[in-house]
Order: sequence, then C-alpha cells, then structure tokens
Amino acid sequence: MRVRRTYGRLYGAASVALLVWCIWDVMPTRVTGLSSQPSTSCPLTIVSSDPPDGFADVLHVLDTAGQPAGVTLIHVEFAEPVDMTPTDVTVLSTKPPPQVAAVWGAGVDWYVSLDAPPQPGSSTAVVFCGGGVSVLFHSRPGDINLDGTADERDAGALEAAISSGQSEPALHDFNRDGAVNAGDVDTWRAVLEAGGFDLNGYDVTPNRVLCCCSGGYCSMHIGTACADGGTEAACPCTPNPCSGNGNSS
Ligand SMILES: [Ca+2]
Ligand SMILES: [Ca+2]
Repeated sequence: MRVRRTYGRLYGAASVALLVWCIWDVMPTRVTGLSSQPSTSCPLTIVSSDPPDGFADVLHVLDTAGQPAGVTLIHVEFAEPVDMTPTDVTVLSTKPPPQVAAVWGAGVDWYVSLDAPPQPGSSTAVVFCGGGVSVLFHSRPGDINLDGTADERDAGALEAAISSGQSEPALHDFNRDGAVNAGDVDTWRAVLEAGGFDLNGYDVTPNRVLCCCSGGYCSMHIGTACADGGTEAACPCTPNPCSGNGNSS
C-alpha cells in the first residue's frame, strides 16, 4: 500500500535542499497488512464505507435463487489517495472468514470483493494497515430489530416498517427480491418455522478488531478479547507494538 503525496511548486535556487527532501519523501511509504513486519505506522483514515462500519445484515442468508447471500462488496473512501493490492487487505471473522477475491480502485475510493458472504451469525472485519483501520459488519439473519434474538417481535418490526412506509431495502428486504412487502414477512415466518434462525444470544456490538501481543509478536483478531493468553496492544500491528513490553522473545 503506497500513500501518494502531493507537493507544491518549488521556488528559486534556494529550493535545492527542498528538492532533495522531496525526492526522498516521494519514495513510497510501505504499509502492509502483515503483522509484525517492520514498517511505518498506518497513515490511513477511513472517511466512509458501504456497508457502514457496524452494519448488521439481518436479511435472509439465501437469495431468491437459493444461493448464499450477504455482504460481498465493501466500498471504502479514504481521506488520502492510496495504492493497494489484495495483499494489503485482511479479512477477519468470528467464523471461518471469506477470502479476498479482488481489490480495485483509485485515489481515495477503493473496493474489496469477497469470494463468499460471511457466515450467518458471524462478525467480520475488512482490515487495512495491520489493524490500523477497518470496516466491521455483522451477519444477524432474522434479527430485524437487532435485539440479539430472532423471534416474533422481529416479524412485528418488519410488519411495522412496511405498514408505516418506513421500510428500507437494506434493512427490511428480508427475501432479497428487491422489494419490501408482505412477501418478506411470509419468508421470515417460513424460515423461523423451518428452524432456520440460529443466532439467539448473539450480540451485535461487542466484537472489534484487536491487536494482540504474544511472544513478542503482534497478530490481529476479531472478538471481545485476545485469545490464548495474548494481551491487547494498540493497533496497528505495524510497526510491532509488542517488542520491549515484557513479552519479547
Ligand atoms: Ca430480534
Ligand atoms: Ca422482498
């Protein structure tokens, strides 16, 4: 991932020293998604994303053709133009994660496509800069009112959204057919009766991207705490925040 810099014009003979500085500084800044690699700190800031950070996908896990459905395309707007490749992007999930299928874009606008939707009930993060910045989203099928349980209250919330004219396809098009109507309630009930919801007890909010120190090395996790005795460190993992903190090997 290389951060582009823009420089102003150089003025007069006294600019020689400034020119030398510019040539030095225009060298690409390498910031990778790999943990524990010597690098600079993360220079990126995410201005916005689609889905937005924290988004919960509550729709059916299958599309109208019966194929797995969910978030497979993430658009990120950075504050500063960058260049990147798929190796600069990491996907973390609380269940076996999808893989990065492609990364494309230019300037501040970049897209990441996944090879499959995140698994139902999982929380997933698309991570840049070794954990420095990320977009976190959740799969919570059926939990229309986002209270952590799929039950009759969700059918009521869906019906209320439709009857009030307050429905939004991203939040209420449960059967993913492009329209929000009674068919979504029918599909929701059919899935419930078939025992298709398996997310009771999941919470939408607590998972986050963690940078964890173990044996002097930093690795990224998603969850509520570091696993396997690791201790939480400040993200990103590059440069390694774990050396010299008592965990160094
Ligand atoms: Ca609910
Ligand atoms: Ca629909």
